[in-house]
Amino acid sequence: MTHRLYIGNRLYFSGSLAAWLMVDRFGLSPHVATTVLYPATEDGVGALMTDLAPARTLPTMVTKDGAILSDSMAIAEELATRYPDAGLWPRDPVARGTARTLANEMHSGFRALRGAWPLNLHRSYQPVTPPADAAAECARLEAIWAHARAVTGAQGPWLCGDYCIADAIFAPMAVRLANYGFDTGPVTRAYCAAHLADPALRRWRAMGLAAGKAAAAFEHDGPPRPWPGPAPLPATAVETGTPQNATCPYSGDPVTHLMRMDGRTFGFCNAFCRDKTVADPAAWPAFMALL
Ligand SMILES: N[C@@H](CCC(=O)N[C@@H](CS)C(=O)NCC(=O)O)C(=O)O
Repeated sequence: MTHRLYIGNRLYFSGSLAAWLMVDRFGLSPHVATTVLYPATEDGVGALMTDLAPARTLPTMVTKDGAILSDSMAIAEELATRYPDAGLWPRDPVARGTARTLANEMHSGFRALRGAWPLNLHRSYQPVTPPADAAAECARLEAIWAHARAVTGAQGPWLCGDYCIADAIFAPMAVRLANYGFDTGPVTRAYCAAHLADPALRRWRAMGLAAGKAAAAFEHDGPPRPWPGPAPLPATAVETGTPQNATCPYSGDPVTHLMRMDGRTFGFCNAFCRDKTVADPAAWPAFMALL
């Protein structure tokens, strides 16, 4: 028996991205099944969640014992308590306290930025000047990210040392800054780039693209620009060919759907797993092991 995480359209739902990273990024996927709901707008979520009262918002996790957690930080804390060895919070007390305060500030704030710059994992836009209140929040983000690095001595890409809940909850914000071309300083730019290059976030994006549910209601009006994250290895879905693997790299089931890459044909056991791999082959370790 597993917990069940309800998420929205992966291309647009920021809290769902954060909650899923709290699972996948810490190796907890075997404990959590995922259900994707596709409301026409963010306000249309409740009608699809009649069994998940009272909040009926995304993300929601129903634990295997039946508790309904309708808040991303509640999901984070419950996972951290249930899986203490997964490293969701840092072990070092200064890093942990700093990560907690940053994660909670993100969770309870940054309303102007959320409103001005909706998350989009489908495409990115030509640089946009944020409204004054959102610009002040961008400055605040840069300040608290720099503070976290200074007090924890973080040297790598993440805010408090190893990737932790604070990074997962800031991932949507890092994507937003990249989406709308916000002109950050070099440290912030590197942090946003680390999120875009992170294989877990790339898997999320690849699944969002593969689901084929891009929706005008969620898109911004501005002129697009190329995706600012790493370019995927070129691959295409094909109808015919002789795959070099007999079983799907994800399920181990017989191959039914094909893709071409590097002059070679690979097989998968369903269209979605083929298409998520076509979208970004290098994000999937089980596929890359076939190479
Ligand atoms: N406290 C929640 C808020 C979640 C939330 O507002 N989710 C939005 C989608 S991103 C939603 O479900 N909106 C529909 C509604 O509020 O009815 C969290 O951050 O986890």
